[in-house]
Amino acid sequence: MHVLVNKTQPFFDQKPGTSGLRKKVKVFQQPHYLENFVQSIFDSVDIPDGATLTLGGDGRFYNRVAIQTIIKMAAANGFARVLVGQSGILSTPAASHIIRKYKTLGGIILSASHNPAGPNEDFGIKYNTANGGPAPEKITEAIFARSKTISQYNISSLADVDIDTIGEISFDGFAVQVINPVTDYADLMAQLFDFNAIKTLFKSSFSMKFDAMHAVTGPYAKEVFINRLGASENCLMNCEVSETFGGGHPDPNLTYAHELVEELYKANAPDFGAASDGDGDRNMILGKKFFVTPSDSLAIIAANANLIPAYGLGLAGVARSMPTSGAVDRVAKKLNIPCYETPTGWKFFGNLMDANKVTLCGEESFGTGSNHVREKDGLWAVLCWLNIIAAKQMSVEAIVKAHWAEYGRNVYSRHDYEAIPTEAANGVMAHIKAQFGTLPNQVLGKYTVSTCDDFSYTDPIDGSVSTGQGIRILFTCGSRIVFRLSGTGTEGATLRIYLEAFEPNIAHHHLDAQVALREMIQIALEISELKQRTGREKPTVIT
Ligand code: VG1
Ligand code: CO
Repeated sequence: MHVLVNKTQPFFDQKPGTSGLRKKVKVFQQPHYLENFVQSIFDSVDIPDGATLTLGGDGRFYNRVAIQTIIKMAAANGFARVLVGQSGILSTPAASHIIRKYKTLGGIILSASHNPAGPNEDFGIKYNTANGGPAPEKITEAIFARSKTISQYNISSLADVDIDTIGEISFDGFAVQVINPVTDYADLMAQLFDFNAIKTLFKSSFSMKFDAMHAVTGPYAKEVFINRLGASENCLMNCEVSETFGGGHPDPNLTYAHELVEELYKANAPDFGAASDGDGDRNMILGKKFFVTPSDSLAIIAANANLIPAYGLGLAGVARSMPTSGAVDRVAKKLNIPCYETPTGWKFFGNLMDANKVTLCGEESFGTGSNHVREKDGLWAVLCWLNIIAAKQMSVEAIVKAHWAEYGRNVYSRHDYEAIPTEAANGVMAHIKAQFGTLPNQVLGKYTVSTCDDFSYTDPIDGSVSTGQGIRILFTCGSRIVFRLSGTGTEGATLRIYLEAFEPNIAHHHLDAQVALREMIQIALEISELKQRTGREKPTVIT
């Protein structure tokens, strides 16, 4: 096989973040840019003889070009085989499953998740290891370090491969196997859930709308909901994958999934609504005129996991990212199982799941999952809710309110300020940190500060330490404010403010979160001087 060696420049100005490298398509289109990153990955992992690489993406613009390049580079870097999803498609959880099921060395997933797609929008690439999960920091740091010194990459002169036809294409010592991207994943779901109970639910008067937001879950939703569970076609919205995601922003939240939200808030709304993001790992859950906060969703799935066949024998433990509300902690306490608090990003859950310390985990950012794969999983979360609804025969709202009545309510909201100048964002964070000495014991309205810190985490399995994971202002009543800079944006900085107040009093459970948190929001703005420093009057997105 012919190997070309090209001189190349290091291009990365930053470490790959919580989810790999995300940049504008135009950046990835620069000569050698993608190749540099892929070679840095291949140089940072041992590729034994006979190794297989899993490859696929969310179908966004540039996916097909990148897939062809990566196949040629895999051939030249000693891989024996590439498993690629048909037409280059693999949702993030499906890719994780393929890596695990076929025991491949790892996988390359092409996605910028919920960020918009198209020639002027975003692209992304990340590496997952043999456990199916995002590469840990040790590897992403090695990739970054390698990208600074790399001076050549290996690429074979193979012609483009037909990735649209299922089957195997063999070359001398190398093969590309094009697989159905949906079948293995749908089979896995059928093993985990009570499909018969969900089928019966769909046969009753129960109605659902699922919004794939023109992104990767469209084909998965068709196979699982329509073909295997017998739901009617009109349950599905926006299930044709388009390279630009229909020009939209496939982020399943109240702002960007407004089409679905409108459906669920109209007269005669369906009983259940759900949406997933660009690469299929996020989920939003709605009831009739009712929104389920992701932190509550995690807690409710944990509390009712015994109703789902895969978790019928109980949970080893649960984990949540630090900014996620403590609702699941209350469930863990009652179930008498451990609850871990990790930094933001799915890669921190991997070690805990591999060591069988946790079964379920989740993030406030619409991510929920379990040890069935090593990524968060949007459709899996939707199936959890369908299974629980089928078993309890209760509405979404009734399930959530019964949960609050039993455990109390962790009132929660996140305010995002997107694309603010990096300097202003850093200034806000520095200004809050400068008050760490004076804030404790201060009385701010009805709240008294107990402690503040910058969250750091020591992995209980491998001892690795991650610092600077978000500023926490904790109050004596158990409420808290968290400030954090996003690691996934591609424009300026995104500052996230996470607000949480515990409300044990059932008489206050009906309150809208923005109303219940009003005073805390004010305190957050005062402590941070956010308006003065960024000139922003209000958040870009409130969830
Ligand atoms: C965001 C979320 C985080 C999530 C990450 C990747 O990161 O807050 O919880 O793990 O996206 O999700 P950040 O650094 O922007 O806050 V996805 O769906 O992009 O893989
Ligand atoms: Co995603």
